Amino acid sequence: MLKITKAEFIKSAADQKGFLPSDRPVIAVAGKSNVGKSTFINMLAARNKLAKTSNTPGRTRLVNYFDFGSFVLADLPGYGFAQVSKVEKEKWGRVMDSFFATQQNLTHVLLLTDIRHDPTAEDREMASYLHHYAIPFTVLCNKSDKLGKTRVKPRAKEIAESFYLTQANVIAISAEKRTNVEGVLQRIEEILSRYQEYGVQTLAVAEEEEE
Ligand SMILES: Nc1nc2c(ncn2[C@@H]2O[C@H](COP(=O)(O)OP(=O)(O)O)[C@@H](O)[C@H]2O)c(=O)[nH]1
Ligand SMILES: [Mg+2]
Repeated sequence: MLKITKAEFIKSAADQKGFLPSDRPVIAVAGKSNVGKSTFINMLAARNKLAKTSNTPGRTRLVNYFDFGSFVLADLPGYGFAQVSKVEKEKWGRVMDSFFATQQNLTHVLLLTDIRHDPTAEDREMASYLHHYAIPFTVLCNKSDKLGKTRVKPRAKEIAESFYLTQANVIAISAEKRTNVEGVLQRIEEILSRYQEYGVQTLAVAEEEEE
């Protein structure tokens, strides 16, 4: 199984000018604010303080890049917190559009959701960005520790159905309790070996940014 031997912060980017040129595959982590993206990154890295976690939904709209050795991980700005203005939301949309259209070697997105809840409107919006830009993705249903053991599988199945995905593309985890790290590592290994074989397969055409 894939072993993570390195995990270091590289840089943050506020917009397209800061996106990282990468000759390695880039795997992005997306999801609503507070779903556990930072906790998940720390779980993968087996380090507690690589990515900042918080109890209060974050307000950062930065893409944070981490060097994981065989791949680069991009932590995307969270979405879905209530106090955000229309202007800020539009800005977020532009950053996402330019990221998905222009990020070099973007290979896969890990979309985190909360296993207790059905996908939100914004989770669906994120899934449609990914469809639009033809970027393959896997849904990681986080916080499985909040459910009784027998509820985890059926919930993952329901979430798969609501994203029109097969169950192989939906993985239940608990980032906090480190449950099913193996499942995620196995998935990343598949993503990396497909990249080795075929490179990035994208049908999307980059759109001009107007600024
Ligand atoms: N119970 C539980 N709490 C979690 C899990 N993952 C994250 N959290 C908590 O959810 C909150 C937000 O986590 P964070 O990683 O900062 O979310 P982010 O905004 O998506 O980066 C923190 O209080 C975490 O401790 C999990 O798997 N189980
Ligand atoms: Mg975070």
